[in-house]
Amino acid sequence: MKRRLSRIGALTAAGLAGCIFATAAMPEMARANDGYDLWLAPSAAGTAVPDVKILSDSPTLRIAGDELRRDLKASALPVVLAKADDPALASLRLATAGMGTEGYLIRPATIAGRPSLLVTGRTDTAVLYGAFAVIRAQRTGADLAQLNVASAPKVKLRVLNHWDNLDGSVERGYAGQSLWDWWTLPDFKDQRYTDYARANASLGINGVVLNNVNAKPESLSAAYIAKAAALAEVFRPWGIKVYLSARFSAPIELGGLKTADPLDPQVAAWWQAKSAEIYRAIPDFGGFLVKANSEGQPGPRDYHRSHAEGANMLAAAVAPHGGVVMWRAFVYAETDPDDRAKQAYTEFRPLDGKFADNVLVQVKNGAIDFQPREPFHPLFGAMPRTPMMLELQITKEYLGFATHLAYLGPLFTEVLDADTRTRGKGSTVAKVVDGALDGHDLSGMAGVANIGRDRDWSGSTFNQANWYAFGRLAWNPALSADVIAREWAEQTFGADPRVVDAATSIMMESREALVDYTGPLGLAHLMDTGHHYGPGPWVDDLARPEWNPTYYHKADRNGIGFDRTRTGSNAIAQYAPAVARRLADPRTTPEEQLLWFHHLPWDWKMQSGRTLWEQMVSQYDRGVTTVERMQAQWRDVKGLVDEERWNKTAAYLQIQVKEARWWRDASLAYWMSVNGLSLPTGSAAPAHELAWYKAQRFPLAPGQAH
Ligand code: BDP
Repeated sequence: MKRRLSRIGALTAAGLAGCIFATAAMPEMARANDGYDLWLAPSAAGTAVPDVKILSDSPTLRIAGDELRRDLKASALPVVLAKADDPALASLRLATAGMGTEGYLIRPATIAGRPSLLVTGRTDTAVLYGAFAVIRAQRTGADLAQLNVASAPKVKLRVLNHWDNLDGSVERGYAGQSLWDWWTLPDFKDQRYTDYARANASLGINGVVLNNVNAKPESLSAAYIAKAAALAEVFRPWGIKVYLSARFSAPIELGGLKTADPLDPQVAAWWQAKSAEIYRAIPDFGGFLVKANSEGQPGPRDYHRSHAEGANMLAAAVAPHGGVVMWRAFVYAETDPDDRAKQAYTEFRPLDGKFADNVLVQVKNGAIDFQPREPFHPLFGAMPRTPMMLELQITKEYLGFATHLAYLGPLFTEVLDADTRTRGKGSTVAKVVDGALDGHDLSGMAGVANIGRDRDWSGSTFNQANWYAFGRLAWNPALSADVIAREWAEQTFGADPRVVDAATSIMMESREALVDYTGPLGLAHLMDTGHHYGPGPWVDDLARPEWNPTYYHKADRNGIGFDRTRTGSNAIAQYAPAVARRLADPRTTPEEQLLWFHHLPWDWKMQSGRTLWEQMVSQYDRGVTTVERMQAQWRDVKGLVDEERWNKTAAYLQIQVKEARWWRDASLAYWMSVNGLSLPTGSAAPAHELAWYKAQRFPLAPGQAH
């Protein structure tokens, strides 16, 4: 298969060919693939330039044309790119209603007497999205002559959240340093910024929060605004806006004020002036993302003001410029003795209807924190008068970092498809988030990015699929995880069905395997301290009670699990009655969420007829054997995937097999120390004593907060 050389590969290959090898060595070199091209490496397009016409000119339309020329097979129908109001299309009487500003239409049409494939939309960006859709269609085997697609995004703000620090580190980042080289910006605009924008645009991602939610005030200084403006300039033709995380106390740190009280007129004036300054540099600035009064961050509660008062003050500052505020609901306090899973709802639910029109409340998929599996957050559907933005974590803080293969499509769709029952059957999280359930025009989905300076961007080839899946689901939350997996695999590895089938099958079982070997049956937050890598279910000595795994599993000699029914924290009462009723009884609670909601005896009878303990053990075992199977499937495609990507994936799967066993063994050794039970026949004893697992330390693990 002929592939475009990625930049470093090209230089090395050319250099070596020139000075050491005969040119005959070139084809071999050219096959190296470091993953830089993501899902966008051109297919075998041949050398003839395809026939692509743009009916009017703009930087965005030129990009769209270039993408097609680069990628399209020359034999395909001539393609015409045009805005829907172009006079040349008038006779077609296109149905543009429902397209919005970003939707596209692709269909065969005769234009200026020539049978063509028309790609159109009401804006340049819409046409660009259409161009990428044509490329995707071709690369996934569609017959372009028959292509007839109308598609508009269901969610308005499709945003990546970078937890990137100004010193170049990335909180919870496992793909190298930050993409943004703050030091050399704004003067040097790395080609990677453009390549990154291109990848996002190919998915319809239209916003990027540049800096960590644990924000430094300096990110709002004049120097850093200029740096952000330079990135905005690169991203603009690709339809991408920049946003900034704002530190709530910036008026004190940057402005020299004595307070950041949102009701203080001087504070409000400071934010207004700051916003005006930002908009002068970045006229299409998206707005602010704020983490307030959470994990030590400052916020309006410091002044006894509500989250709504804080958010609205900022919203007023950006409103005249068309900006929004994305206010996070990820709050919990060690001073609050209540179940951590309840605290965000308790704090935010009463504020429904109190937020300004340009505020979205950004809510993580679950009520704790991006665990391998969590029930959907009870705030979804509970604040009908407020746009609720879904926050997903693409970087795998709790799912084996970049090393473990865990395709997040099923995790994302599980929450999107969950039925909140808040407005009767079918009140899915997806409908809350896309605004359809309560008629919100403003809607959003955020993904905490897994992107860094690694050549393959995301730390591994399969992690690229998680970026891809986020983008595709933000465009259309109704897509299914396996369709996305297959579509991604076809574009990433080429059309060979043996590879596509193997990759899809590996991906589709990967997340469940990870749940099995790290925390089956609704267990959560069992990982070790700080780095969140590897098992630590025994940890019970951290300053804040809710940072300890023992807080979450509550295992003792008699049983295990967190009672969130009326006899416990009663967190289930935060769900709609139809959901709460089902969760009140362990027999009607989905077994994969059992111990999230119930504390049960070790000999509790499961649907399988096994005891709870036997079932837990069998799932830990299943997790390990599934990863072994994933590894075998990958071995079967050796030689069908380029060596570089195959090797790295194989090595990572080997690590994953080892670490799945580690998770399983350490967890079982601990549970046995608590319950005094032995392993069911046929289940192997842990490789080490519990003390060995407890003694493991990883002070230099990547991605830690600092
Ligand atoms: C947790 C991370 C922490 C983040 C926090 C957040 O451990 O690094 O700052 O979430 O979302 O998952 O604010």
